[in-house]
Amino acid sequence: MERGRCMLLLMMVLIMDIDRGEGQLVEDFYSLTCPNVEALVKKAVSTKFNQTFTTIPATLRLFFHDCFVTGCDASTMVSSPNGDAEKDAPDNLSLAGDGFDTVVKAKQKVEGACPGVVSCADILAIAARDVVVLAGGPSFNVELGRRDGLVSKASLVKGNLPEPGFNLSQLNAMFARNNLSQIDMIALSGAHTLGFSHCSRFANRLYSFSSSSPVDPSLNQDYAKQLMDGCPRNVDPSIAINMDPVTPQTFDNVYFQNLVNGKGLFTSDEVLFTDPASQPTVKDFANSSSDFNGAFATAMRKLGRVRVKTGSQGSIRTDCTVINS
Ligand code: HEM
Ligand SMILES: *[C@@H]1O[C@H](CO)[C@@H](O)[C@H](O)[C@H]1NC(C)=O
Ligand SMILES: *[C@@H]1O[C@H](CO)[C@@H](O)[C@H](O)[C@H]1NC(C)=O
Ligand SMILES: *[C@@H]1O[C@H](CO)[C@@H](O)[C@H](O)[C@H]1NC(C)=O
Ligand SMILES: *[C@@H]1O[C@H](CO)[C@@H](O)[C@H](O)[C@H]1NC(C)=O
Ligand SMILES: CC(=O)N[C@H]1CO[C@H](CO)[C@@H](O)[C@@H]1O
Repeated sequence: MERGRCMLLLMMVLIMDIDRGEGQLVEDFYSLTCPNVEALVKKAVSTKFNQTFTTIPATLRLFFHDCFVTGCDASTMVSSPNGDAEKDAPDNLSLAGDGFDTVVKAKQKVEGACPGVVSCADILAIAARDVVVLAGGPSFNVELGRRDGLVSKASLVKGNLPEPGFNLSQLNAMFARNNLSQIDMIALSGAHTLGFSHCSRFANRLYSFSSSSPVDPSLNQDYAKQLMDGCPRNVDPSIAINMDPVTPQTFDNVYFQNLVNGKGLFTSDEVLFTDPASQPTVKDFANSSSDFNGAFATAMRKLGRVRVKTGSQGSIRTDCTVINS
């Protein structure tokens, strides 16, 4: 009996050890080394959110861009004095500074409690979940154990992020490269229930769609007018508008209802409804917030596994914006 229990214990330790090894993320990765990490990040995110709502969309998008370019390794956080880091790429799509600031602030708190232990990549993954919850979206457990990347180059961005003009097969191909299914892709696109887009990202749909029809005929005509009001021709390039015109500060399934109503801001949004291959999923998510929330949580966990560095790969950065030398 005692012997059996001892064996069982030994096996559990072995299994835990394998879990902590190369390649695998686990939810309790810091249970011994930094048990309060999630509470510390949550508090820092909440403090930052109380200062500005932009924290929410900025952090969520930062996580997505980080994972799609060289994996979820906080490479997007790095600053370069030469302006050639990942975040300097033209494709960086103007990541809002508040996302970077959220992770930097959370990292400072975490370093205070458990120095040199928790990666910036994990802090970003936790913060991305926390902002979804703060906006009213689903909660889910975050897998941990990522290490921070040693490379951040603007030249690695091109071709790895989706563009607003993409059609369904282009979207599916790019997400499939990151182990994400069409359903994952559609659910993650629901992040556009929050945040802003600069007018330049969709102005072609309002003013220069084709020679016969300057306005994209597939846009709901009232919505097109609303967009033209917010984004007049040749508007100041710093002007941005809400991507969800109905509930821009709530994480909900209204994004999908908008798509059904012809109110998809980008071609890449609209095509999810107009392409018969993805339309049933959009209708399902538009009808059922629990189906959307469940699919979003699943897809976020899968996004968080993309090309992660674990074990002895990469490093634990001290300052998220600087690669350890
Ligand atoms: C499916 C393909 C996608 C395309 C083509 C796309 C494209 C874009 C573009 C062009 C913008 C506007 C940026 C600007 O002008 O400032 C934007 C904003 C945003 N995207 Fe996406 N995106 C996609 C998927 C995602 C995913 C998977 C997420 C996260 C899970 C995401 C989260 C966001 C957020 C939160 C914003 C608002 C950012 C802010 O307000 O600061 N997007 N996206
Ligand atoms: C943020 O504001 C809310 C509402 O006022 C408050 O309950 C919460 O404690 C604040 N969070 C922090 C970390 O200060
Ligand atoms: C999507 O765009 C690509 C590249 O322009 C094109 O080759 C493909 O035929 C398009 N697919 C659909 C379904 O329109
Ligand atoms: C969504 O709900 C409407 C009305 O309840 C129903 O007619 C439609 O079939 C539903 N669509 C899906 C995809 O569940
Ligand atoms: C996709 O999943 C497979 C099998 O789990 C894994 O070997 C591969 O590294 C993953 N690819 C990415 C980009 O995460
Ligand atoms: C946040 C950030 O680094 N933005 C940059 C994105 O790329 C443009 C064009 O290369 C730069 O002007 C921005 O400063």
